[in-house]
Amino acid sequence: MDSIYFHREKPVIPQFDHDVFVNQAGFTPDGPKRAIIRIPCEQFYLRNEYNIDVYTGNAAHFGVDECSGDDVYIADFSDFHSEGEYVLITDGGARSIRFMISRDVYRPVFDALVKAFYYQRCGCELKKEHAGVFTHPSCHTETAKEWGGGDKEYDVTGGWHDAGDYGRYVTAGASAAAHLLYAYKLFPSAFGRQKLNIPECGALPDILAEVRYELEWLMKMQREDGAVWHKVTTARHAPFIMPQDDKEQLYLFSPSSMATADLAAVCALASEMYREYDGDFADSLYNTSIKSYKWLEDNPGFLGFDNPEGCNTGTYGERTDVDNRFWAAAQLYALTGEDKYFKRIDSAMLGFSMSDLGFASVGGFGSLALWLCDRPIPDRMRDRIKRDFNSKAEELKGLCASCGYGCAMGSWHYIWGSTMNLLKHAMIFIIADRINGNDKYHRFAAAQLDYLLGTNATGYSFITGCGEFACKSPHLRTAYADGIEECIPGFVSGGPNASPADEDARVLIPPGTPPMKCFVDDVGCYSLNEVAIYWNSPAVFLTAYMIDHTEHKKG
Ligand code: 9MR
Ligand code: ZN
Repeated sequence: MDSIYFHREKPVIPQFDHDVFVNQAGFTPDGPKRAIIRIPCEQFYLRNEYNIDVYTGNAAHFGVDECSGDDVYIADFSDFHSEGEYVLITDGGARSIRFMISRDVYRPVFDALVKAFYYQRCGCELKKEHAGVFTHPSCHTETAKEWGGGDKEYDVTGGWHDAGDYGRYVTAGASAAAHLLYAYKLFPSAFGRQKLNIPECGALPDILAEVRYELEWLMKMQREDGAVWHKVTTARHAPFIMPQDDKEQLYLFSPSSMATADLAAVCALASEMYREYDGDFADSLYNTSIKSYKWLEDNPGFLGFDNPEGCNTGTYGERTDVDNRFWAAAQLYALTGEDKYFKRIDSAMLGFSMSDLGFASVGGFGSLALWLCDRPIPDRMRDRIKRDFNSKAEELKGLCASCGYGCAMGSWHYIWGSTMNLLKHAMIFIIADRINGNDKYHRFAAAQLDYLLGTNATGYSFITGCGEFACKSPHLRTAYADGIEECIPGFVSGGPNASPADEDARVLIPPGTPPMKCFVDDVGCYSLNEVAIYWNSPAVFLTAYMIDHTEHKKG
């Protein structure tokens, strides 16, 4: 992944030309509503589609925001509830883009975010009737060989392409599937009416059909002895060609204990969730899970992963597997109630975050398994989970208060894939509320969606196809090589990165640029503008929550 693909003139990149930032999808009638203004403002107005001013508010001066460097003013109009289309205008005449207030504003965004997983499918043809213009023949259908191994051939077709590249990585896939499954578990009504127009439309809710596509592949990644191959990729990242044209040899890379534990965990979770629809599938998920778990018990040491010489695809290395093992044990305890899993949880519960929901740090998934199951859980364990989520939520609330844009990130969070930090933080607010049985953090969760959809110092909506000024040149091979002007919709960009790893970003971003502005909507900038399944999946969780909240709590 270097910039050899993009020996081009310096690209012309459109800049947001408004001084007022809003969530470009809009707001729900009863939800929080804020715009951020980067020029002096005392009063602001909302003008409706008939050119009538329907609301006047006073802006609050926030001051200089450290992450953006902007001197900002906050326009809060949460007490305005009328549905319609509006523009926010400041007393100095600056205008926002048009935005909606409506109960359904997040539905198209939510649908697009989930449909993006279908567009990432590997090993099947994307047909016109499902993919519209974004069709392609099936890809990566050849067998894989073991890297450094013999000539034995393995069928590991299927699953989702990880990101802008065509690799498929177990820990990344398992955590993306877990975000989606937990989103469904917590907010089933949001998914109930969802019609994604995917090939399996029918018996299963669409989300479960889509996740099943990944699970079928994940199960193929299990080795005969229960260990799980860390990834299947070509030796080097493909150039920017369509997936069906990527014909290089596929390799399976050595198993890791993280991949093995994550597979055991996600299969246990899925076994429970698919049982009511397909008992055989639930059984095979269960069998896969306990087989990997047995391998973990027989192999208690940490088995990490690093790329061998000659391979440059993603690494997804980790320094510990205690959280992965905890997640597996917790998920199997939730499923079976067996004592042996409980004992493991009990002895594992020390020294790692029990609220993180990332692709590497997965303790939060184990906490969710325990919190949501109806097995006996001792109070001290419940307290520990509650404490982890609450203290993290309070810390993040503090970050929101010190950011003019209301974002739960400090300067150090603007790294490769910063939108995942943002979205994981939104999940923590949501889960903390769930645990506490109240709505205290709702507005903070909502503010993270505002940031994602345009209330940030770049003005971009970081979801392709969603919003008037949305990213449209992500580092995504299919979107580039298909030759179609319009970008495939529903992909979350990695977002601003204050220490970019790619050459293009270094050239395009002037030194000293504040972290939140270290972003370019350019296909070459893989460390700022790539997409990834596990950046989409927490965004699905957040939008499912927002829809559920609107329907049930009048939010
Ligand atoms: O998302 C990953 C990011 O946190 C790391 O900093 C980066 C470098 O190791 O790798 C990212 O993951 C990439 C993966 O290695 C390969 N597929 C694309 C992923 C998104 O950029
Ligand atoms: Zn493929």
